[in-house]
Amino acid sequence: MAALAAGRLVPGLFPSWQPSRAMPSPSQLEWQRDELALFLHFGVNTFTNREWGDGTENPSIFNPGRLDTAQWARVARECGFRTMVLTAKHHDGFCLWPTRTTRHSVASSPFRAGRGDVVREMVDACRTEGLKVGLYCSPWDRHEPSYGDSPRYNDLFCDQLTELLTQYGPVHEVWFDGANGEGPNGRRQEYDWPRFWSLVRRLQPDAVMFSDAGPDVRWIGNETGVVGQTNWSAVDPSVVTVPGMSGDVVMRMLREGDPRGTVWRPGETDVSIRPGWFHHPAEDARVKSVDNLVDIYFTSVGRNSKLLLNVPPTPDGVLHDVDVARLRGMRVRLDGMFATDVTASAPRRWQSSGRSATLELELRAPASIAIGDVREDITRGQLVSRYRLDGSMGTDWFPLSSGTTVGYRKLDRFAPVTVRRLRLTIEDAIGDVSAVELRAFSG
Ligand code: FUL
Repeated sequence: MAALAAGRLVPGLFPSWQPSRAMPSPSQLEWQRDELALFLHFGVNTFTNREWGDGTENPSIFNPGRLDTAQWARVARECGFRTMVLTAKHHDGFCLWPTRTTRHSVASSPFRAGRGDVVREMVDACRTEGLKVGLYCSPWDRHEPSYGDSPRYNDLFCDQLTELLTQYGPVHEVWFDGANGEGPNGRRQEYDWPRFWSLVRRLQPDAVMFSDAGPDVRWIGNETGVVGQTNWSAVDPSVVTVPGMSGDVVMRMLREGDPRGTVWRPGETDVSIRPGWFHHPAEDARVKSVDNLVDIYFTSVGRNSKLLLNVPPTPDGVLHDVDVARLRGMRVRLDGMFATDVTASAPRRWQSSGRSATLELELRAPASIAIGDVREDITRGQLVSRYRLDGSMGTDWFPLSSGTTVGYRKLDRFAPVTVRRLRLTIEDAIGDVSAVELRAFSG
């Protein structure tokens, strides 16, 4: 009774009770630390100038005359991307590899006289440039006659995954979107997600799987490149159980995660450099500007997410000059902004008391700063729920920025200001904080 009264046996009632915390796996850590991945939407839509093919496309239209996956990979690496994720199959069902499961593939196209394999060329290019491989294989298939005949189609889909995950060496990310249309029989296909996920886990145990429901990384809930201010990497897995669910509670879990979540499932931000996911000549003049791309870096990577930026190859099979120029511009700008960490050799004083803490830095000399870079040691989970950053030239402190969650990395931009000292205050957290890092850049 005494223990009950003191609250020790009533989990959740008293804030000092702490459930076992969600933590990242080594693959999830690596995925997040890579920060940037390049998304490549390429297929029959590239030749029909559509966003969603209906599955009736004739494979004869697929014929990229100058396919140059080496160029994709070179640009990706030079611009700081660590992974390339290719649409091996989009909703139209056309397979970019010579699959045994259907004739609706590159093998029926004029590309390399029917002996081509875009997945192979992309994987080879990744290996040459030291990039990791990601594959998107759409479960929704508007060509496949067995789609809608659930057990039969699930078998075929597992065969496609098996080919992709056994013939091309290590795969770092497997990307599942949640689209789920009707089959030719008018029936909705019932995807066997547990079977798909366990197959991927068995064939590529180190790969992370992306979908609304993870299991390893989750969709962040929008495709604008802007993550909310609050972004927990943990989720309550009972809220989003399969891809394609809707509703406010689901969307909120995707967007914000859950500080009390039992499963580590960090959010990935997928966004296109153009209005569409596939290349359309009419959009060559609507490629996002360098400013837009830099902003997106701050609102995705800088809000505890990973950026998966789509840059669609043209019908020739190359990245368009305009897109390449924007990517290079983004890299140059970011390199400049983060060139000098003014806190590099500054002595630090850390004081903590339970869920709050302060970190004070004394710079060697006054320096102008415009970016705060706060990081938690996420190998131990994510704890911070409210923080503020102040600067000082002498004794008086003035506010620079404040926020809610931190996680892997929280980047704040503010008008340039000269400081001699910096103070990060962890005002609240969901557990005892012990390791938070602070850097500052002139921007
Ligand atoms: C969605 C698809 O319907 C879009 O075409 C695109 O591939 C996007 C990344 O995922 O589910």
